[in-house]
Amino acid sequence: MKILLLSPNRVITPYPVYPIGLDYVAGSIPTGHEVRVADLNVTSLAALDCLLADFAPDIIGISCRNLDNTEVANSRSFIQEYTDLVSRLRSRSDAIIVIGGSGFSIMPRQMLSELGADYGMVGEGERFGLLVEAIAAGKPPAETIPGIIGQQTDDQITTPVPWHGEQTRNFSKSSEHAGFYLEKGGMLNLQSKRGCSFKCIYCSYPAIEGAVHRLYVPETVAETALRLQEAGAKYLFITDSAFNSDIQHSLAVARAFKEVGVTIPWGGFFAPVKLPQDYFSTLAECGLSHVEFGTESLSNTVLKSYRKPFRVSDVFTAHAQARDARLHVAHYFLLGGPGETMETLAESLDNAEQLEKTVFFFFTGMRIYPQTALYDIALQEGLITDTTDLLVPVFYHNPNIPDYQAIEDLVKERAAGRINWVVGSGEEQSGVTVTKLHERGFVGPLWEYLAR
Ligand code: B12
Ligand code: SF4
Repeated sequence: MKILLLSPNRVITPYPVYPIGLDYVAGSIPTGHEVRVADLNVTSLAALDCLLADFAPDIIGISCRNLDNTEVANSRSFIQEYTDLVSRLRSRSDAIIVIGGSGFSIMPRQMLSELGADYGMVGEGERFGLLVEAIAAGKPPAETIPGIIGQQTDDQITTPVPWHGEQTRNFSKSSEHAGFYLEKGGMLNLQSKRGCSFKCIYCSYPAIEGAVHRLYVPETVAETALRLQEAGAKYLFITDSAFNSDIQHSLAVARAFKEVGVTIPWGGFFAPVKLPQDYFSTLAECGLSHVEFGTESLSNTVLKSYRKPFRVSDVFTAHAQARDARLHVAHYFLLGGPGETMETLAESLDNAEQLEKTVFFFFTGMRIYPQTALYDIALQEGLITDTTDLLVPVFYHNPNIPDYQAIEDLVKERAAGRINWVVGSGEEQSGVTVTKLHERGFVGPLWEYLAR
């Protein structure tokens, strides 16, 4: 069969991201089938039309990574872009259309009916190979393969079915889209495990990847990292929900990097939990350069209410450990969720003043996702009903705070023009700036230039 895999993600804030999910989807397709990948960061819509005519795919797989930009002010939804894309494909091709990806897996049933695709694959895409074989054999995939939903099935799959089979990352440096990321900034990405076992009230990650860790063999992760380095990567972002949610495993992965000869810098998301004293210095010796802490608040009342697995003192300790190891450090905040008041906001900002040589990204709205504790809170508080459409972003409204503008105003007032206090992801202009710097040879996420 002829299979076209599509990445429609053209978001450039904070920078364009390599569509790593499709490497695994492509890797699951058995030999004997013909596979092409089109990344709309590289392939224009006109070029896509030509590809559809020349290649004439039997199956088209679309990776729906982002639903929206999750920003309450300046909110941007991508659903219409996906719907337009599916209409375009339908008018030019008879291919069976399958959707998947992290955004899709958060609200699979709604996405499938909104986009009008034939099938959706909830969670990991490694079952795509089975789907291809089923279609080739004329069998109905949604009835025979777990985790797949179709327009005709009335099942209610809401949680990902974990994949325990083989996994292959199909990365090729000579592919057109890999060349794009290698040339513009040289940032590629890498995964060392799936799942997050923490239970923060607002988080969709356990619903996407599952709540149970599935750890990759550290040496295999390091071999992949080396392969990406040899392909020309200049920086690696580890895409794990929280790289240090299994401390021993993260140390083993880092040591394996050093062992096999990975020399390029790398970074990822970290939870500022209690860590061994030499944790960050060990990782720094193995090439870690950037630490992005999911701090969310610097008020214990709020951290407790968000069910974060750490407290303010842990954040200070983790920050100091990372700084002592000469790492670049950023903190992400999620202000205004349940438990927040104007007093806790002031407390968080007071505490933020005490953290030196860092960048703060303040997000001021908590998006409500199904299957989270926040969803239940919002239901109880009457903010939503069980029929509210959450594909269009809905944000938690905190009864203790006038509105989000009040939070933003407070943050901006306290920031007093400091460039390391960034509200949101920095908006479109920051993506344009980073893209220009990447074109000029700068490497990595580049937020370290804002650190003060
Ligand atoms: C790492 C990460 C980032 C990093 C990426 C760094 C990098 N260089 O890669 C950074 C910090 C830059 C980032 C930024 C953003 N992110 Co982000 N990010 C993630 C995270 C944690 C992991 C994504 C990832 O790469 N996973 C690893 C790969 C292997 O998994 P995957 O892509 O999901 O693919 C698997 C399956 O989904 C499936 N699959 C994928 N495609 C397809 C296609 C088909 C046909 C099939 C069948 C299956 C399939 O198979 C794959 C293998 O199993 C997710 C949360 C999560 N845990 O998923 C959020 C997440 C994707 N991000 C999200 C968002 C919103 C954003 C931003 C818009 C935020 C912002 N305002 O800046 C930007 C957008 C950036 C961009 N250019 O697109 C949201 C998307 C949901 C939503 N509400 O829209 C998520 C889900 C987090 C959340 N809030 O819930 N992000
Ligand atoms: S630690 Fe991070 S990824 Fe894990 S549940 Fe909490 S917010 Fe989500």
